[in-house]
Formats: sequence, C-alpha cells, structure tokens
Amino acid sequence: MELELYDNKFRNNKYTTGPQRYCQDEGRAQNRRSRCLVVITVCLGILCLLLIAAIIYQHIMCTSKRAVIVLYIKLTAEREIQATLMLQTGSSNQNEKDQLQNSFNSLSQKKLELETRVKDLTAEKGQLQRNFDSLSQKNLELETRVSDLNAEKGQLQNSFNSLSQKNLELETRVSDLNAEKGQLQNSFNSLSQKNLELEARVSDLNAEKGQLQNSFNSLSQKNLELESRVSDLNAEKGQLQNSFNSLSQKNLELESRVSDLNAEKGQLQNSFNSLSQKKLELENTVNDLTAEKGQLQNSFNSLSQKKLELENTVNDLTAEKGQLQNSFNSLSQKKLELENTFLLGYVWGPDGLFISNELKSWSDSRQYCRDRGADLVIIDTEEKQRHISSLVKESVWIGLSDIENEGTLIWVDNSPLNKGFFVEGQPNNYYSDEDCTELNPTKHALNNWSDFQCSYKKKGICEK
Ligand SMILES: [Ca+2]
Ligand SMILES: [Ca+2]
Repeated sequence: MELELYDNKFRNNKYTTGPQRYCQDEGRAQNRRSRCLVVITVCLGILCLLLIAAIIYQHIMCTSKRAVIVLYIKLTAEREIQATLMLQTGSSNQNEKDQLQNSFNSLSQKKLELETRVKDLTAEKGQLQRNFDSLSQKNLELETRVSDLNAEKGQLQNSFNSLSQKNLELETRVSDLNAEKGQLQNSFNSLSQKNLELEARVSDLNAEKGQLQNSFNSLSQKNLELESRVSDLNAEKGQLQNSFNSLSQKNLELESRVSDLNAEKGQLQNSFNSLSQKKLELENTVNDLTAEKGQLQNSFNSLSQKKLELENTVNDLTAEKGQLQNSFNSLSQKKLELENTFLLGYVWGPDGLFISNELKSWSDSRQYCRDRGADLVIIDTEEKQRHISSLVKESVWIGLSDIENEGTLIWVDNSPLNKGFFVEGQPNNYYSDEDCTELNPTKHALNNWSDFQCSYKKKGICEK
C-alpha cells in the first residue's frame, strides 16, 4: 500500500517537480527499507533470547528433578540402614524405638512434602512446556513474517529498478525535447526572415500587377482585332473544311485500296514464304540425295571392283574345278579299274589282295589262290580286318581252320590264332563239322567271323 501511494505521488509530481523531487522520494524509500531491516533484526534477536531462556529453564528443571530423586534415594537408604542396625543390635530400648519412630514419621512427612514439591515442579514444567510451544508457534509466525517481508523487499527492489530506468528515459526525453526546442527556435527565426522577404516581394509584385493591367488593356484591344480576323478565318476554314472532306473521302477510298493491296501482299508473302520453305526442303533433299548418290556410287565402284575380283576368283576356281574334275574323273576311272580288277581276280591290287571270281569250297578256294602264287588271307591286325570288311560285298573264306586238329584254329602258314574277330557265340563247330572260317561283311566289322562247313561254296580272299 505504501508502495502504491509512493508510486502515485511520483506519477503526479514527476513532470512538475523534476529530478530533485525524485531524489527526495528515493531517500524516503531507502529509510523505509532500513526501518524494515531493523524491525526484522530486532524480532530475530527477541526470538533467539526466548529460545535461550527456554533451554536454560529446561536445564534447571531437569537438575532439580535429579536433586529431589537423589535426596529421596539417600533418605530411603538411611532408613534401611537404621532398620538394619536395629535388627543387628537386638538390644534397643523403647526410647530409641520412639525416637526412631519419630524420625521415621518426620522422614515420611518430608517424603510427602517432597512428593508434593515434585508434583508442583511437574505442573510448572507443563506450564513451561506450553509456554515453549506458544513461543515456538510465535517463532514460526515471525519466520513467516520475515519471509513475507523479504518478498516485499524483493518487490520494492524491482519497483526501484524500474523507476530508475524510467527516470533515465525521462531524462533522455527532456534532453531530446530541449534539442527540438532549439531547432524550432532556429526555424522560427528563419521563417521570420523569410516573412520579411515575402512582404518585400509582395510590394514588388503589386508594382508588376499595375504594369500587367496596362498590358492587359492593350491586349484586349488586340483581342478585338483578332476576333474580326478569326471570323474571316472561319469563313476560309469552311471552304477548307469542304475541300478537306472531299479529300478525306478520297483518302478513305485510297486507304481501303491500300488495305486490299496489303492483304494481297500478305497472301503473296505467305505463298512466297511457304515456297521458300519448300525450296529449302527440296534443296536439303537434293543435297541428301546427292550425298546418297555419292555413297551409292562409291558402293557401286567398290562392288564392281569386288565383282571383278570375284569373277577372277570364279575363273580361277573354275579352272581349279576343271583340274580337280579331271583328277576326280581319272581317279574314278582308276577306282573302277581297280574294283573291276579286284572283283575279277588275276590282277594284284596295290595291297597284295584279290578276291576269287568263282564260288568254291574252302580247299578249292585255297587252291585257286595257290595257283596264282598266293594263299588265303591271314588277318592278324584290326586295320587289315577293317580294310577287308570294307572291300567285300558277300561272305568269303579266309585262311583260318581247325581241319587238322578240332578245336585248334591255325592260319594257312600254320601260325596260331592270336586275336580273332568272331561273331558272339562263334566258333561253335555246329553239326560237329564246322572247321573253316568265313568273313561276313554284313555284320560288324570287328565281329563278323564264323566257323562254317568247309564244303560250302564261297569266294575266297587271296593274299600274296
Ligand atoms: Ca571245327
Ligand atoms: Ca559255326
């Protein structure tokens, strides 16, 4: 609340009283803050003193309780000692008993007093405890108050900072306004000077106005003269307007003619452009065709050259073919002659083999060979077996038999058989009289021998 009053006062007086007033208010605010700090310090000191007093009183109470308890224990011990002494001596008299009874009574009285005192002290302790609790409560309240005061202090500090900032801004604003005031004063002075100059200028213009009025009068006279001249010119203008209308009509006709001619010109221009475009396309086509013609001419020349080369090659090949054909013909002739010679017998082949030209038994066939300085063939290699199998077209005798010793095949030179080319299951000496060997070319070239009856008539392969 005080802060708001202070703020309002500041706002009401800040533009009227100036920086001195503001400094006085700031001093008052600092005094208030100092007083708040003193109050807080005093409260904290009182709180500390109360706490110390409570602690000291608590200590005194505890000490008193302990003293009472110790005294009670001592009295009880003395009473027990006295009772014990009485029991031990056994010779005490009635007086001593009475004295002891009195002492016991007085001690009991003291005990009751002490108990009463303990109760009173306990009550006082409760009262002190309640006082301590209330002081603790007040302490908490004071702490809360201190916290609130600290919060208010922070708010006051923030307000002070913002007011300081505003003060600086206002000072800057005052400086700016003073500068503007100086500029306005200068402007006012210069405007006053200009006002004087303008008044002198107005006087000059009034003089000029008189001169211009005279000139206006003379010009009005001239205007009347010019108006009569304008009337004359209007008459001439009417004549000229008629001429202009007729010329305009002709002009329109000419313009329509020009438009027609322009349209024709545009069409012709378009035709010319399309024709030019077609001409360019045709020129490009001609150039392309010329280039293709050159390429085709080159291809034609190279093909002609190749044709000549091929014709020469064909001629050479034809000549070679003729030579080869002649060679083939002569070789075919020789082959026929050799085949005929081989088939007919009598004439030795290049490999020393020939076939008999008559069907005879194995023995007669062998004799046929011997009559010609040869004998039936001995086949002792696979190559010779393949060669003979390819030459013959029918079953023939070869020079292998077991005529002399059944089961032991020997060649016509009496050499034993090392490797034969029999059909599977042969020789089997079928009917127990198969002793001579045939070669059947219709079977596999390496498995076409069989033992056969020697009386069968076959051609034989002779070898010299
Ligand atoms: Ca046999
Ligand atoms: Ca057989």
